[in-house]
Amino acid sequence: MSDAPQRFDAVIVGAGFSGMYMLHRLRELGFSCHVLEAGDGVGGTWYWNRYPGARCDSESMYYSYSFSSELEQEWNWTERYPGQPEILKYLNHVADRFDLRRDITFDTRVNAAHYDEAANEWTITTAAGDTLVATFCIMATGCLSSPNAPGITGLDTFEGATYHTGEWPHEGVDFTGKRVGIIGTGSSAIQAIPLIAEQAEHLTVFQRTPNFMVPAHNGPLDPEFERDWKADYAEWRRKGRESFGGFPYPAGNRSALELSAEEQLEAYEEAWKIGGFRFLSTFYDLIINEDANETAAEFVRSKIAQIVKDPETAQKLMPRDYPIGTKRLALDTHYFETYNRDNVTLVDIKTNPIEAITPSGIRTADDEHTFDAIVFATGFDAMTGALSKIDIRGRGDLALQEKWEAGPKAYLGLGIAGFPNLFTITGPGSPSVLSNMPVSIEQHVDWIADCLVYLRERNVVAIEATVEAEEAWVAHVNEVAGFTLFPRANSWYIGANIPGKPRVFMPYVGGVGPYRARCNEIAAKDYDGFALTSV
Ligand code: FAD
Ligand code: N01
Repeated sequence: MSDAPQRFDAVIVGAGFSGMYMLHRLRELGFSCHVLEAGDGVGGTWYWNRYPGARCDSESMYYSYSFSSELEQEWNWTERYPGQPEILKYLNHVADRFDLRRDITFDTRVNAAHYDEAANEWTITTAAGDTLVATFCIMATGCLSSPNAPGITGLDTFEGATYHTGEWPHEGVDFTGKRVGIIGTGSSAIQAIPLIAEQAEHLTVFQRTPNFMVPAHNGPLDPEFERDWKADYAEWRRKGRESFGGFPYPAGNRSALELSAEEQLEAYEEAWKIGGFRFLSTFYDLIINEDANETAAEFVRSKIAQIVKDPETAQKLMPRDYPIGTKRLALDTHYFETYNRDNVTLVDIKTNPIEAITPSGIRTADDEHTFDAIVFATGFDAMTGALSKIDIRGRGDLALQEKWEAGPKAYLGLGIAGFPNLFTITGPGSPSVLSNMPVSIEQHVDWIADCLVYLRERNVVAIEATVEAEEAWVAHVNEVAGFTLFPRANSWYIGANIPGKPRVFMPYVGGVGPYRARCNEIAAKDYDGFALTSV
């Protein structure tokens, strides 16, 4: 980049699913825009998370863009759930097909974004000190893009290799003959563990909280299934958009509690056979009624007891402290079976806590473990982490970090009071991580694109969420969460995985369909809840 700041209508930060589509939309609408991306390629999540077994839990036919029917028809997925390399290939194909790269600068981390009130413009500063100036600043920085490396004592003293699943080396890692420790048993770990166990001499898993999971049943995509989808893609997409979670299958319409134990069992067995997230749609009340939830939780625990041969290990693997589905459900491919291997050990760090990382491994209260490598599958500073790492300042030099000190506040997860012309794609207060994310991402991008056209047509130069609208939305987000069992879990949805992070339930659980309708209604009412400033 040259020394003089380049000027754009919009600067977009991030080149994952969100930033790529945002660029495409705005460019087509005649806005000048540019994307800044920390990685050296497109793909976001699928660029960074290259750990063994990395794969999507959403099915390939709907974990994809819907904006181009040509793209939908020409791309052929190979498996029921796409693996990381295939999604990355897809996103690279999208970048090429829509000629996106010419407006993306890679290897460029944004450190600051400051709003100049007098000039009504954002100055975006990169780590290298370059600046770009734009009327609109759009954060497409991702909800799960700021890896959480836990501050365990002695971390820097370890003499072996360390890896974080969210920053995996591009060349891969060969664990053959190695003694490996892995910390964490979330979605990333449960995909990596079976594959690392196949390679390593020994794998020790450090589990803080056991995880509920249901089988993925991945396999090659049936060509007939793919043909059927492609013949009716628009209808499948409509179902996804109008659904609760962005998944195109029906929500449960029965209560678990209206059935006998035998009938419940039959329903759960059926869902278990199908596999995937729809397990939680077996009954409509699993996420809102504790007794209903317990029937599903108990069913999964009974499956763990059947699969894991050592009863003590099976007991350790059974989640008991939180309702099923209130921490992100994981999809299992040979995870529980892995504990039947001789070269795998499970350490329950709730009863036997990690005291320190030592030069040779990990010391727990009861034991000393020697490792050649430690894998951190410890997740992300979710939803706010990537935004908090950027020095974002709005009107009156207000820092976003300061505004969000007690927890994030945003209107619809799209706009923030005090930060005119700043948009967040899938920000806190939107369904985002509780949904099949491409559906939520496309909805946000389309809403922002339509909004910018509206402003342009009316000579409106600034749009900003009002404090009243923001407060009311945050109260609504909390109220809806309070109707569910979600707040019962110490999940990353409430920031519980990051020491010191305010405990606030961040995503909106009202459902992507109703949320979309609300966003459309607000736009139709001339952006109700936003203050508009005209020239
Ligand atoms: P990201 O893909 O996270 O992209 C954000 C980009 O912004 C990154 O490339 C990052 O480098 C860049 N960035 C961030 N900060 C800066 C900065 N300061 N300067 C410059 N660039 C910056 N969702 C589902 O719906 N279904 C799934 O099955 C599913 N599986 C997942 C599996 C894994 C391992 C993970 C981590 C997430 C998964 N997700 C899943 C969520 C996934 O994040 C979204 O589906 C989607 O990829 C998000 O796209 P995005 O563009 O919004 O964010
Ligand atoms: O991270 P996580 P993830 N000491 O936060 C433990 C998406 N995703 O990368 O539960 C010891 O879920 C932590 O323990 P606890 C998906 O949305 C999707 O696995 O906090 N342990 C937990 O076991 C997912 O939810 C897919 O008690 C510590 C683990 O580390 C999200 O990304 C695949 C610790 C972290 O689990 C994040 O998943 C992968 C500490 N200090 C990811 N800190 C698919 O769709 C944390 N832990 C396939």
